[in-house]
Amino acid sequence: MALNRRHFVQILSITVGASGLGILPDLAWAQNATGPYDLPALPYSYDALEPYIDRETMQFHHDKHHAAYVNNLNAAVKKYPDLQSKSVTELILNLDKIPADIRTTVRNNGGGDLNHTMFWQIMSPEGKREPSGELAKAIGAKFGSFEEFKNAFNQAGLKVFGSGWVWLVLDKKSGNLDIMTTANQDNPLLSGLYPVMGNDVWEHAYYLKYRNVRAEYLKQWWNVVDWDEVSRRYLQA
Ligand code: MN3
Repeated sequence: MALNRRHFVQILSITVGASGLGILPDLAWAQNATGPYDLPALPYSYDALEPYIDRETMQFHHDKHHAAYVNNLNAAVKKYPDLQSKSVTELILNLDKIPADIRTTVRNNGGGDLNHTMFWQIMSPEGKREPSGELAKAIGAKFGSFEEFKNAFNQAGLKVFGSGWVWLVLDKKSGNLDIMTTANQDNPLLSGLYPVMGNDVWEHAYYLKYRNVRAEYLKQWWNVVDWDEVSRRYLQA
């Protein structure tokens, strides 16, 4: 049985409370763990996001696609033991220091692991379906309104040619929010921007249910975005 999301957060809270290290966000994202890297469990059941994202898509997406990124990353760093003491985030942020023979593999599969770990966490079967507080204010100031933000995000997602992601990113230096897209499994961290949230527009994310109609997937996806979690990421950044 997949770990219930509230349980997951509760367990982490207890752990952090006990250790007093204040590392809940890192643990929750499992991105600061060193190698060998693990496939994080889905924080809800495969059918929890029905009818917007179907069980079969979730099963394949998590158990096959995300698992493959993790396996490929572990295989790549196997012959470089010192790399295994780095978190996936550290690997991605230091691609220039990765040996050339595995650099592209680490970029694609480390990115795939980071991106999907975030993706599962920012969705939930229940939860707030629109931003509030500081994030709502920032989105309103940048895009005009939540509706306008969603439209711009969907338009950007629709324009990704081939496989990639559409993101809400934060420039930590200026505090500016923006929408950006990346190809393949590239993460906005590669451009020095913090990924507040993002949607996977690879065909594997929607093809079983939405076939070729990416626009409909983009539209329906908002029904499963958990803005409590997105806000947590924004405030943490
Ligand atoms: Mn994917």
